[in-house]
Amino acid sequence: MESFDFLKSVFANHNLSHWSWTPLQKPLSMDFYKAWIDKSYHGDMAYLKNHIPQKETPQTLLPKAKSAFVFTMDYGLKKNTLPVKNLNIAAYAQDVDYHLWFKDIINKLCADLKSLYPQNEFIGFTDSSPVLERDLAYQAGLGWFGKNTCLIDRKRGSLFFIGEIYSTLAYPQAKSPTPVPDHCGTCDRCIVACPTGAIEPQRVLNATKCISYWTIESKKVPPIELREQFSDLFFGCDICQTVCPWNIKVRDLMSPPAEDPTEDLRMILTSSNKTLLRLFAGTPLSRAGGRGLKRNALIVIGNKKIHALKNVVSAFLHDPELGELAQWTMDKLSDSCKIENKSTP
Ligand code: B12
Repeated sequence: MESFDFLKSVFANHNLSHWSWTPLQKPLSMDFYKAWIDKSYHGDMAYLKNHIPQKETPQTLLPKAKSAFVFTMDYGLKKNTLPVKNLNIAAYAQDVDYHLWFKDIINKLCADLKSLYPQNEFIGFTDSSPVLERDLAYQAGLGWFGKNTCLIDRKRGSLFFIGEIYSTLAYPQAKSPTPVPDHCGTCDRCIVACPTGAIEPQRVLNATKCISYWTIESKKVPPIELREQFSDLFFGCDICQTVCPWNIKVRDLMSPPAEDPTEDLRMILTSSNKTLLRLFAGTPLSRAGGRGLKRNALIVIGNKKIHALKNVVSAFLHDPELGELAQWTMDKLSDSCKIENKSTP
C-alpha cells in the first residue's frame, strides 16, 4: 500500500500542522441540521436551507470525491490589525478575513496536491461552499461538538477556523479516525452566560437570538427585547467560547477593547457607507456593510450611554432603515440623563 506519510511535510510547508482526514460521506449530524432548519433557527440565512442537498451529498461539489482532508487554524491570539482598536470585536474578526488568507493557503495546497497526484482532483473550502464543516471536522477526529455548538479540542479549545479539501484520492489509511467523545460533561457555563439565551440544551443554538447573527449576518435591525443584552459588543460575540473551561489558556490573552470607544463610533456613524467599505475591505467587518456597522454602533451607544454622540445619533432619526433604532438610542440616552438628574441632590 502506498504510504501517504510524506503528506505531513507537504501540509507543514503550508503552515498546516493541525489536520486529519475522513472518508467523504453523508454528514453524521444531517438530521440534526435539518431539524434546526425546520425550526427556522437560521433566521434570514436562507442559503443554509438552500444548501441542504449539497451538504447531504458532498459529491455534488466534487463528483467521485472519496475523502476530505480537514484543517484547523487557530485565531485566538492574533493581534488587532483593524483600523479601529477600541470596539468590542470578536477575536476571529480582528485581522484580515480568513476567507481570504486561509482559503489562499488551502488553494495553494490543492495545487501542490494536484501536481503530486495529477490523476486526482482537489477542491478546497473554508466557509465558502455548502459544507457542514463542524461535522466534517468531528468525523476527522479534530474535536467534539460543544454545548455552545462549537467544535472543541481538549488541547486547543475552540478558537480555530475549519477548512477542508475534498479529494478523489482514496486516502488509504487502514482505519478512519475516531470521533472525539464529549468532554463538556455537566458543565453548562456557555448556556448560562449567553446574554440573549440563544443556547438551548442539547447543543442547539438559535441563531435568531445570537449576537453574532445580529451583528454580522443579519441585514435587519435586532428586536428591541434583545438590544440591551448586546452591551458593548460591536461585531460578533465570543462569550460562549470565553467562558468555556477548554479555552482557559487562550482567553486571558485575547485583546479586549483598549480604551473609550467614542471616537471609533463617531467615525463609523459620520463616514459614508462607501468610505467604511473601503476602510474595512479585506476584513470580516466588511460583511456587515456600512449600514450594518452603523446599526451596531447605534446599539453600543445606547447601551453604553455615550452622551457625547447624541448629535451624531440624532442625524439618523429620519433614516428609513435606522430611524427607529436611532430613536431607541436617543431614548436610552435621555433615560440615563433622567436617572443622573434624579440622583443629583
Ligand atoms: C451559519 C454560521 C453561523 C451562524 C449560526 C451558528 C450556529 N451555531 O448554527 C452564526 C452567525 C450565529 C455564527 C456564529 C459563529 N460562528 Co459561524 N458559521 C456558520 C456556518 C456558515 C454554518 C453553520 C451551520 O451550518 N449552522 C447550523 C447548525 C445546526 O450547525 P453547526 O453550527 O455546524 O453545528 C453542528 C454541531 O453543533 C452538531 N450538533 C449539534 N448538536 C448535535 C447533536 C447531535 C446528536 C449531533 C449528532 C450533532 C450535533 O451538528 C451541527 C451540524 O453539523 C459555518 C461554516 C460552515 N460552512 O459550516 C460557520 C462556523 C460554524 N462558524 C464559525 C465561527 C468561528 C463562528 C463564531 C465563533 C464567530 C464569532 N465569534 O462571532 C460564532 C460562534 C457562535 C456559535 N456558538 O456557534 C466556525 C466554527 C469553528 C469551530 N471551532 O467550531 C465555522 C465552522 C466557520 C469556519 N470555517 O471556521 N456562525
